[in-house]
Amino acid sequence: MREPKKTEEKPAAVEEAQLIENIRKSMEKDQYYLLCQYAISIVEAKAKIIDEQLSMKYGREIMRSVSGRVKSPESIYAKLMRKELPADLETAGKKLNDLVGVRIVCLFLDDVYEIAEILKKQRDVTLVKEKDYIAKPKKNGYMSLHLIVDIPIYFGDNFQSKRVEIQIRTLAMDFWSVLEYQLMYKKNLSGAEKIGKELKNYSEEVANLDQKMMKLRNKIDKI
Ligand code: 0O2
Repeated sequence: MREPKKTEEKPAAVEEAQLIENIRKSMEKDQYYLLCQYAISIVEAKAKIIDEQLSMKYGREIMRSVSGRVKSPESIYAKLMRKELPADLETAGKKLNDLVGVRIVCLFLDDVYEIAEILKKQRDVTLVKEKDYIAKPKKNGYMSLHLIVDIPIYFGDNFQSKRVEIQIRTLAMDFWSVLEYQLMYKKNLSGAEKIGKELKNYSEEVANLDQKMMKLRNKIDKI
């Protein structure tokens, strides 16, 4: 077998590391992290209020978890490369919608849509895009409701609009998605069609289970 030519591979790796480092440095400027964290805190606070409101309305648990994250320099770089875009934070800010993300995991399928409707009605939430991967799952079976929203941040004399991707999904969808992420997502596994099909089948089982659990809950509620 031919040995990899180290001299040819090195510059690309060095250049990649440098580009990631440049993104990291840009993120350390202009209170980037602080503003992202504020956006996450605002969405988390909104989720908490909705959770309490719906818990009181239905007398049961609604949300299992709410978690936010700021996209890492490595992940920004990888996504810009996937989209064949220049690898810098300015481009990322203009072209990527998920630099700031909040994931809401709830118990039942209808909770997903009720939470989304309440969020969309809020005056300081501007809906940019809605992607319903539950009604229309991705080819690989991925299911989740994504709301891309703009949230105003008031900071000192400054006002900034921050874009946040809110992913809302059931516990069952989250289970599938977390495992698929570990096993397959972002991996270019050639010859893995069989595995892909198997995962897709499990995603359909998850969708069926969500429907069945919701019907069962409705039945129990009537007793
Ligand atoms: P990470 O590491 O989670 O940040 P767009 O340009 O908006 O049309 P984009 O941004 O790819 O396309 O949007 P999409 O498809 O809504 O995906 C946004 C995020 O949803 C992803 O971010 C993942 O977190 C999640 N996601 C999307 N597809 C899948 C999937 O097939 N499996 C799993 N497990 N998660 C998925 P990133 O940046 O890709 O990844």
